Amino acid sequence: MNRYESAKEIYAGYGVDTDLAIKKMKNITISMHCWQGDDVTGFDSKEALSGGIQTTGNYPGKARTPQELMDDIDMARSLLPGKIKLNLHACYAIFEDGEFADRDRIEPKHFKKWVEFAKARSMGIDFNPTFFSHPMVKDNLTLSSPDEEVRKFWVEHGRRCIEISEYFADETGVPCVMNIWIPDGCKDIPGDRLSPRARFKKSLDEILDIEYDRSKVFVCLESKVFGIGLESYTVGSAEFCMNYVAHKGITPLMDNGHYHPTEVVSDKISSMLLFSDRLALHITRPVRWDSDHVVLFDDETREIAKEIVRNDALDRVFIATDYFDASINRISAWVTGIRSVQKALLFALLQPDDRLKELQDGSRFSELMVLQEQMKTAPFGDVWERFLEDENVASDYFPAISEYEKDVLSGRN
Ligand code: RNT
Ligand code: ZN
Repeated sequence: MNRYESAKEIYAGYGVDTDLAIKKMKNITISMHCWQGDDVTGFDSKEALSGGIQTTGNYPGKARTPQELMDDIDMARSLLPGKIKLNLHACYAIFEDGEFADRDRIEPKHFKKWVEFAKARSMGIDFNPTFFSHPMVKDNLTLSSPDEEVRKFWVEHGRRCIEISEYFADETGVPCVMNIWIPDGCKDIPGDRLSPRARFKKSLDEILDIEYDRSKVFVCLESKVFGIGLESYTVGSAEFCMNYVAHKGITPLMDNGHYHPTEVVSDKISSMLLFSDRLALHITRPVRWDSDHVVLFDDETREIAKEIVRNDALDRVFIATDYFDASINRISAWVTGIRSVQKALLFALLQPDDRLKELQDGSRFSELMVLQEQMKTAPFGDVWERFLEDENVASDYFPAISEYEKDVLSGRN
């Protein structure tokens, strides 16, 4: 008996169908963040990364041009099983023949190259307005700025991004998830917490005021508890965003790096699903002050995946990755993080959920603990290997990455 057959039998003993789990995995789409490839630099400005987020490290081989980024995305994709969608930021606009359009002037045509790229690979595209790394971010403020010129500039950016999102949906035939996150906040104790939030609310209303097809574009709002240099106050707090989203009927986005350290997104998912049709996630790994380390196959990633799977919400949750590590090979960072999310999902699909629920409802908590511990050492790896085999990707992806580093990345500097 081969390893998969044996694993299949062991899982069957727990009432779990491994073939079915693998089949489900093939249809789960992960939205791959393009910004791991170039440390969130983009192509539209020479500004350093700002907005309370930071990349650390200087690993050689960073993508410098749209073509290099596309090549690297292809390289990463070739090592990933399952379905991948492309997640772009507005700062990745591609200007041709010396043309330039500022953030309040961007149009669908500036993303035509990305559409061609995605269509040729049967990928949908998700999108994000870029409210950072730009001279119009004044005193760390964008949509909540008291300066009307600044506020209006960013409102127009948001409106244009909805248009571009609709263009992506029309072109690819796949709905576009458009996520709004602003860095706005204060390093130290603010003298007025209400007015910036009132202005943010007004700005969002103005952005959402444009006509768009809600079956094609899912506008999301992402909260954050603090940023670097924005430690004392963020305008887009959890309460602001949750209330705004509910009030307007748009989609909440939870980034698991954006909460207090002992709070976990896995525990929030069920509550959100009871009140919202859809939920969007940015999966990352927070480490101390940083919210954006490469995702690993760790407890919280597994717990998030379990909540999506056992609440039967795979078609209601938009799963995206969001992290940036500049200290290691960037392709490896992409593949390791995305595979970790996929591993967590497969692990979740292999849990005896009905049995666990029964034990909980029957107050059989000792058995509940024992069974959950047993599942941790069930032969998950053998099922994962079968999934990779079915998807024609190697289990050990590092040799291919090393080769690409030698042949391609090392020529960049
Ligand atoms: C920042 C947010 C946001 C960004 C990306 C680049 O803390 O998580 O989602 O990471 O938009
Ligand atoms: Zn995020």
